[in-house]
Amino acid sequence: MARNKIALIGSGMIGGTLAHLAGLKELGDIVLFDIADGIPQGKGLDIAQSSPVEGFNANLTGASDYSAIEGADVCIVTAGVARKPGMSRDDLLGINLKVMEQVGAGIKKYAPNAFVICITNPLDAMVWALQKFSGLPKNMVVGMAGVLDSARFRLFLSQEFNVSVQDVTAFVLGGHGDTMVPLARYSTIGGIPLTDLVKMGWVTKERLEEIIQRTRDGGAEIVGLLKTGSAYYAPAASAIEMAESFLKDKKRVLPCAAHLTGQYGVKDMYVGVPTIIGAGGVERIIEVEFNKAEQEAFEKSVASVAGLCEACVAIAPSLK
Ligand code: A3D
Repeated sequence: MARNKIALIGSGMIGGTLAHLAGLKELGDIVLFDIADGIPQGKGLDIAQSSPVEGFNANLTGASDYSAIEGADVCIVTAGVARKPGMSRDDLLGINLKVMEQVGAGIKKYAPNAFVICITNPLDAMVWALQKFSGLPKNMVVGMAGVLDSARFRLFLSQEFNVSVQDVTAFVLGGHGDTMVPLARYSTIGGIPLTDLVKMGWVTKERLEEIIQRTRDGGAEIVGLLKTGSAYYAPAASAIEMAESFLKDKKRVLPCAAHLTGQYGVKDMYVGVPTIIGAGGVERIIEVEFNKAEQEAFEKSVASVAGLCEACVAIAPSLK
């Protein structure tokens, strides 16, 4: 059986980390693509030279011509610019929308059967635009945000309770970052919902709220520390988990920015929801019941994503 082909569109901090992880996990042959000629070739060669040491088999190549992604099974898109201190994700919209137009055209021409994972910010609007620009089936184009947001929440909870990260599950919905909606009653420690842990006296409601706020600000905390860019190890690991679920038909239940067609009362928008990812792409969207507070938080998050999509249409009317 031929190896899978993974195309990484954007070979910056996340793109390079994606290539390294995909190699270590032997997910397939890897093509790094970037407009900055030399970077994808250099990173590809460097990672390939680690393969004899690590003992993995994968061809790694770099390119600045879209024909190199031909026939890719998975495309992971990080092309664009990342945040610097003082910038919000939304400040990136104008620049990155133009990048999505080029990337969409490249994928449409050379990898129309791929499962496409978008990471470029502002995520929920960029994945929506990328699907439209590429014309690929909506279930084959998703955004990575929920896996990262929930990983951050899981880490902070494991530290708070002094338990293994493996035993913490987190359920987050809505747009990426500032308006994400963590559902405490569906987030658990060893199956025990956080709401029960509050009743059991393990944590106060106020402390839990602080942890949730730190999760929402998780990206900004790292931007503030790095000063020259944004997070890349955890975002790359999160997208690789999604790619692996598709390539191995694992049917993982993962929160992703998925195209909604009426679920949760939302139509033709990408919003973070729990999904099942398998060989068919997004095979199912899981709809849960909200209480009043959750419904309000979700609506606020959807409204902010809708605002970003409108801003995209103002720049590129063909998206309407
Ligand atoms: P960075 O290291 O700057 O890499 C971006 C790469 O894109 C650079 O190598 C550029 O040369 C390349 N690029 C720019 N324009 C084009 C183009 N038109 N075609 C092809 N390549 C191009 O950034 P990064 O890897 O740190 O971050 C990439 C993106 O991910 C940014 O938009 C971040 O904001 C976003 N991000 C999202 C999350 C989420 O959770 C959604 C987390 C972290 C970062």
